[in-house]
Amino acid sequence: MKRAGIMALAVLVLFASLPAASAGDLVNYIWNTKTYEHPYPTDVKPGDLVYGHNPDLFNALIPGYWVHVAIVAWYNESINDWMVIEAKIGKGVIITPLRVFLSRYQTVALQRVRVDDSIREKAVAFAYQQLGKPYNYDYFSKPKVYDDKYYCSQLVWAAYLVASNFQVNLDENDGAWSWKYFYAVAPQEVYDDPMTYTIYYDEA
Ligand SMILES: [Ca+2]
Ligand SMILES: [Ca+2]
Repeated sequence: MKRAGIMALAVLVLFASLPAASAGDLVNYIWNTKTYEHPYPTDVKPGDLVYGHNPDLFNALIPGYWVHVAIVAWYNESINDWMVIEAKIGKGVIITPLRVFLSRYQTVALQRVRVDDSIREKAVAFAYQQLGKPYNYDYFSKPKVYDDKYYCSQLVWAAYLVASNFQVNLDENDGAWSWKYFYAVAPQEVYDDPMTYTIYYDEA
């Protein structure tokens, strides 16, 4: 679909679903800024993946249930929180406390990748090396492993490819074309890949 078509669809979805909303509701529907409480996950390892979903327009436009994914990097004892590395819209590749990440989403999940700890650690190291790079808004082209910009699922996909010597491809369709995801690797495709399994799930 062309971008103009997506925007037209967005406006349609917006007006169809919110006939009498306040301006605040409208803004929040376009980009959810509420915060949510979730129980803190007890079983977390570096290299685990954390996902978020919100009932907003942005989520509705990204194909699949999950709109965002990040990689758990290390435990920060000074704030008693895990730190995650994420490629975030408007920010690029940044470090975020896990509690902050979880609070942004109505539904959250953690997954583990079916690999040795040594590969998980290499995946974290790859993500760490990308810190400061800008956000990649191109969801339509084939994603590059070694890129000068990343979107969220591209970052975790590239991290595990490099860490595993290109054995672990967390794209569920391994880069093939699909009408739903184009050539992208969407957060949902990482979630659905047989190399990942869910260890925590919470809906606020
Ligand atoms: Ca795959
Ligand atoms: Ca794909």
